[in-house]
Amino acid sequence: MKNFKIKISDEVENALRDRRPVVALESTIFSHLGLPSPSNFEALTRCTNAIRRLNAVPAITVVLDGVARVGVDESEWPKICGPATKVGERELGLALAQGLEVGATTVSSSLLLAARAGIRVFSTGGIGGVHRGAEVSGDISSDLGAIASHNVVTVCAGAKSFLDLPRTLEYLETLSVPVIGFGCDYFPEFTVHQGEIPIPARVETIKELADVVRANESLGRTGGILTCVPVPENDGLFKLFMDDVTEMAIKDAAAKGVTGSAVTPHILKFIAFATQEASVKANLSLAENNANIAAQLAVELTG
Ligand code: PSU
Ligand code: MN
Repeated sequence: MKNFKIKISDEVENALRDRRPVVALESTIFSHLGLPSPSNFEALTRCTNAIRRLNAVPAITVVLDGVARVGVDESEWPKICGPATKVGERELGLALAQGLEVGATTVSSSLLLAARAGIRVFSTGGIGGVHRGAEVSGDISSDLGAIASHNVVTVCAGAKSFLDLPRTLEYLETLSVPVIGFGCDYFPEFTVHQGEIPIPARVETIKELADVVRANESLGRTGGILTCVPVPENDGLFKLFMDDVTEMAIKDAAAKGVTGSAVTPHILKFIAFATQEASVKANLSLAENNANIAAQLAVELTG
């Protein structure tokens, strides 16, 4: 009989036991599904450094050789940065049962693993959401349900801009997820700094954000909180330009008959190519920035 226990690294386990700050990270963004090589390796380095700089511990989630992992050794990074199978929350059990070699965890599966390990803060790039045309395709990312159901704070740069952002926000409201702008009162649009869709709440400081987390806990709420941080202004891309590229990317995916979980990687790749990797540079910057904010929050919550 197989042993399906989640494997938490010694470093992460010790930090959690000693109540030191830990930040969970997904692995899809660092795999070839999220970013082209060698930018994915750079992203991993910059995100983990941003967390360590604040004396917090990064906990990368991934499936390796059929084992769900929380926290990996640097010697295992090449496996994460190589070819991988995308594993959302519903695929996680299958990946373990079938001994998947490299399973890149998305936001949804990472949140499950973080919650089980007792990690309170998770950092990513842009979350999945309601796709444009979802009224026909029905494509709504399982990220949203996972954010609602797991007791972890997600730090992100909003939802990927090729999604239907107003419907994504509506859906988060339906799921009763608090959506907080960190220093912004609009829903950030991933690689674009300035958004145009208002979000209901705004905080200015990490202390204020931590108060929101603690207040929700005091109410016995056990779902997640979504913290939205705009991409650093200097690295953001122009909205009109990105709107055009995004439209082309969506059309390309539709013309090629790309559906389901392949849509997001396909569109990310198209946009990277069409922007000559300017989108990649912005993606790296926002991922690092989110990791920094997440680490600050983790520090505050353990203080
Ligand atoms: N944002 C990125 N790169 C990514 C993703 C999001 O900048 O690779 C991934 C995340 O892992 C997210 C997933 O959870 O895409 C959502 O996929 P889908 O829309 O198929 O649920
Ligand atoms: Mn989908």
